[in-house]
Amino acid sequence: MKSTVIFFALAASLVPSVLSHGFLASVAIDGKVYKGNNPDFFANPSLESPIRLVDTIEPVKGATNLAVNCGSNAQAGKLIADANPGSNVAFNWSGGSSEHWPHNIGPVLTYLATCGNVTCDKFDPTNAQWFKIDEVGQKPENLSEWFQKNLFLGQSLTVTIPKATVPGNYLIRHEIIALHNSEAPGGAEFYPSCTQLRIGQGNGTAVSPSRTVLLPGAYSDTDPGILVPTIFNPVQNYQFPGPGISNVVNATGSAVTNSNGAASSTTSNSTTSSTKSPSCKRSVHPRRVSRVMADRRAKRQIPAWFF
Ligand SMILES: *[C@@H]1O[C@H](CO)[C@@H](O)[C@H](O)[C@H]1NC(C)=O
Ligand SMILES: *[C@@H]1O[C@H](CO)[C@@H](O)[C@H](O)[C@H]1NC(C)=O
Ligand SMILES: *[C@@H]1O[C@H](CO)[C@@H](O)[C@H](O)[C@H]1NC(C)=O
Ligand SMILES: *[C@@H]1O[C@H](CO)[C@@H](O)[C@H](O)[C@H]1NC(C)=O
Ligand SMILES: *[C@@H]1O[C@H](CO)[C@@H](O)[C@H](O)[C@H]1NC(C)=O
Ligand SMILES: *[C@@H]1O[C@H](CO)[C@@H](O)[C@H](O)[C@H]1NC(C)=O
Ligand SMILES: [Cu+2]
Repeated sequence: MKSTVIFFALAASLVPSVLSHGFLASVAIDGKVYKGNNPDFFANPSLESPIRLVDTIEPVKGATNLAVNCGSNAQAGKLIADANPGSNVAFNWSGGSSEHWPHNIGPVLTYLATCGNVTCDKFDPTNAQWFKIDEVGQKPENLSEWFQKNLFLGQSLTVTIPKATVPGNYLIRHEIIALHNSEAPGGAEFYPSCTQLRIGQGNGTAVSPSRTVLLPGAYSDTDPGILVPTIFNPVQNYQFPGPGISNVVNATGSAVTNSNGAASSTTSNSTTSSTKSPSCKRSVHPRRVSRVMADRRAKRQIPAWFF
């Protein structure tokens, strides 16, 4: 009887492995690749990395959760990656079992925060002053498609370090907000990540960043870009959560819209098709079961080859 129960619990826990969530698998800075560790091996990370290691592939829930900062129980990495103003940073997210990123609806936001006069492997980001350098949402040509879908298709998303960034130590915080459950308060899924950088001298005139915020602090569960009752309609005039883009992105200080070229350009009432994620059905979200699975894996009750 007991073994039957265990068998069914085990069988049930295997099903969601196909539907599991994910993590930042690697960043490439001007082509140089730095891999991240899989959070399922949090206790025993095998790679030295500049990517801070979170302890779960599951989302942070709640806009004011402390884990919105750099992710759940994020541990500092041993490495610091070199970058320059104008460098391209490509973020490659993966599903937890090395399948593609599972979600395709919701924005992807990028922030920087200075680590001050300590290198970022020694920096506590609790009170970091974050400024936003990029945000991508819906594709202007089809509001039912979000740039997050590029990750779902196995591609990376690239962000440019602003030319006017003051040289120094920085965390770069790349965040996916999955909105497929965002019709009710608390449904949004936050996937923050922090990567440790040393940003060198650039060619532009460096400026002190405007619009710095605390995270958590800059989001609330009822923000129009986080609680989105019309998420599948599709959304018209989507409002990104958090602060506006910092003046560092455009050192002249003139108005800067989102980097996808202003989502308001091609609104149309004829695009009504659903964009529900095929891999994460709203009614059967497998969070609890897959956490059990992750715990089992962490305790080595199931051999790694099994996944
Ligand atoms: C680093 O900055 C802090 C706060 O600004 C200051 O108290 C400290 O003396 C500085 N340390 C060094 C080595 O410059
Ligand atoms: C817009 O994207 C949706 C979701 O991928 C797709 O079903 C639809 O066909 C697209 N519409 C157009 C006009 O391309
Ligand atoms: C993303 O990382 C995975 C796992 O390391 C790798 O297989 C894949 O080729 C990478 N994709 C991109 C676009 O860098
Ligand atoms: C600075 O500008 C020079 C000349 O325009 C260019 O060759 C060089 O690559 C630039 N360096 C950086 C770090 O952007
Ligand atoms: C930055 O400001 C300049 C000058 O006002 C403007 O031409 C340019 O379009 C702005 N860039 C962005 C990304 O908004
Ligand atoms: C979409 O529909 C709304 C309400 O029916 C209307 O106010 C708006 O002008 C329409 N927009 C377009 C682009 O047709
Ligand atoms: Cu999910």
